[in-house]
Amino acid sequence: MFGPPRNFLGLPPDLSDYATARAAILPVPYDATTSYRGGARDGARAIVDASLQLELYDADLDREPAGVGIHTLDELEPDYRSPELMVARVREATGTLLDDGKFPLLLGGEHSLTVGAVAACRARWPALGVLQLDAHADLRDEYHGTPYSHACAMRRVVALGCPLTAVGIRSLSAEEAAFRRGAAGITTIAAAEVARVRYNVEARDALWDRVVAGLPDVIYITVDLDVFDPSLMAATGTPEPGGLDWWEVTGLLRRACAGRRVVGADIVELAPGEGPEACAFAAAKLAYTLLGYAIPATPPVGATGE
Ligand SMILES: [Mn+2]
Repeated sequence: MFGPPRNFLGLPPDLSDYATARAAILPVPYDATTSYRGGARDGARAIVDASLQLELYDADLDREPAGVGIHTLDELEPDYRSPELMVARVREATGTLLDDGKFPLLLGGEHSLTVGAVAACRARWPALGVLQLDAHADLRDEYHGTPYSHACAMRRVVALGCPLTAVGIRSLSAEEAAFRRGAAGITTIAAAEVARVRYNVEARDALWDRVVAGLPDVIYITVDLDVFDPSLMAATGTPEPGGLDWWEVTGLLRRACAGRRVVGADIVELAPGEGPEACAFAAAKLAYTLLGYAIPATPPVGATGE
């Protein structure tokens, strides 16, 4: 074969074999319910391609997070019969990874896929909470005739019984705002609240400390890339002005992972055709950064086989 292996980061077999890898990348090329600009089905492939350009060394962590082993699975075949069936397929695939002791990182694909991954985790960790980074609340009960639309993803997560902490939100409907007010277990940090502390590092760190203090011990993290400002991340289906920057997102993720059990994560909604190549690279770097934060260099005692 010419060039590096076509897996996430282009890792050699000793760092990418399934049997020994702690993390498993699950690429899901699916976008059936996106409403504005399509193309998220190409996101996972673009992220894996861009990841070949990443440095394995993480300067912040002063180590190579890839050392824990990262396996890249074949793309999950989409089920276009219905979004509900696709969510069920993701749930099954994620469950297999969890039962094999892997940390699943789903690369979307559209945001509805999150529901399947969260359902698999929640079935194994009933006290699971979800940290959502997103421009949109995604709390609609139904959208374009289906409760499994990308615009309903977090409503389904709440229905599963997971407490939800949503950060970066700056777009929602009146119905979603009313639901959010009345529902227990939803915490929101609007993008405007983050913007107010943008140029004050101490205030920002204090905000993140407050956010993570409210998280349960076991969490799933979902990153809709439109949480970023479109100046950094134009390549999404539904870009929204007023988003977060790189340091805000990674600072929050690092704090959220510290001292907490992160059992799975996803990065969704990259539509590579809608923006410059730099977006896929930023998404790949975020995926690797998140793996570094979420998976400690040494496994915690009793981490496998629960
Ligand atoms: Mn979303």
